Amino acid sequence: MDDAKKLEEFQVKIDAEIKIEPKDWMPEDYRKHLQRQISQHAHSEIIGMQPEGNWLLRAPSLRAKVVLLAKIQDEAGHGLYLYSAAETLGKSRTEYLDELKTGKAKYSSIFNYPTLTWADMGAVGWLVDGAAIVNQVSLQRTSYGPYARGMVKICKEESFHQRQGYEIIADMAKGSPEQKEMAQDALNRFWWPSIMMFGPHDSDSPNTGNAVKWKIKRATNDQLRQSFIDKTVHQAELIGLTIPDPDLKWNEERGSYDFGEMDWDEFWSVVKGGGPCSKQRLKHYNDAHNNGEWVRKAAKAYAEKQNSKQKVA
Ligand code: FAQ
Repeated sequence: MDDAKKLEEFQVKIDAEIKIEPKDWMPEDYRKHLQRQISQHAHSEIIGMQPEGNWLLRAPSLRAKVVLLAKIQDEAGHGLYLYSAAETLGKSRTEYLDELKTGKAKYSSIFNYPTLTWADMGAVGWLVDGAAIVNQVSLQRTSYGPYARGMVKICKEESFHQRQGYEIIADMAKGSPEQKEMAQDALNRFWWPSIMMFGPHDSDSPNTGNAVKWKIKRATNDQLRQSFIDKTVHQAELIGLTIPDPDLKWNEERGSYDFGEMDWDEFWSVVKGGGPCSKQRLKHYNDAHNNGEWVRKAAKAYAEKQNSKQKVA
């Protein structure tokens, strides 16, 4: 069958909502698109452990520490599912990780911001995981089978993460005036970076065209951002916090909130590695990887020893 015919059949499958599986024929651009998106998603989960890891030793109670630890471990698990899904596209985990280590690969802009107070643990769970869920729920219906199935389990865990964050921020918002102030300050600092997680406006998003045609994306960046904002404003009101956007206003006609413009210079600068913690995040990842060299060597030597024993027996 020639490629034009294969391409036609591929699009028929996509349009009929039939999942594409690793051994199926797929256009090279579809494969590359997924390698890029899934690996960036995996890197985000792995680098995303750092801002919260910063607070593990300073959690205000044993309960808070256990919950935060479980949440961070879940993020590591999400990274591993996603690397596995990305590997089914014919590129090894080592290759993907090399792209992360050298700074060639992107990961979500949000993880380049610092977490300065305990209230930030609330803001990250509530807003960052909340934004991640809105995106990932739609990705449960993405056209590539391994990615879609990975998303189902990830979404279940993310909703626990969102609730743990909301619990922290809600407790602080109803605490002492200083605690309420910390909660509001965390919201002020994390609001705009959280809504930037959805990426540039659709008109400035070069990847959206193919992503929608191939049903990799089931909703566009702007649609998902709007859905997140509509869900979150009420949650802020419930706990007496104010979204730091003077242009935020309910639009009766659209049945949605209107909101202000994001600072796109800041967004692109962070995406290109100029975020407040970009260098620190990459260095920390590389140091951890290098410090683990002896563990990998020992595990390999042990496996070789076991193999040679089995051969002798
Ligand atoms: N940050 O053409 P588009 C989480 C890049 S998971 C950095 O619109 P696309 C869980 C984009 O890659 C969070 N870069 O791109 C957690 C592209 O560059 P490229 C991660 C960004 O792919 C919580 C260029 O700009 N979630 O948080 C960003 O169609 C708490 C042009 O953009 C996912 O990855 C950004 N915000 O749409 C973990 C979900 N936005 O590659 C720990 C899956 C855009 O051409 C703690 N990914 N860029 O050089 C997606 O849905 C999409 O890839 C988007 C971007 C929506 C992120």
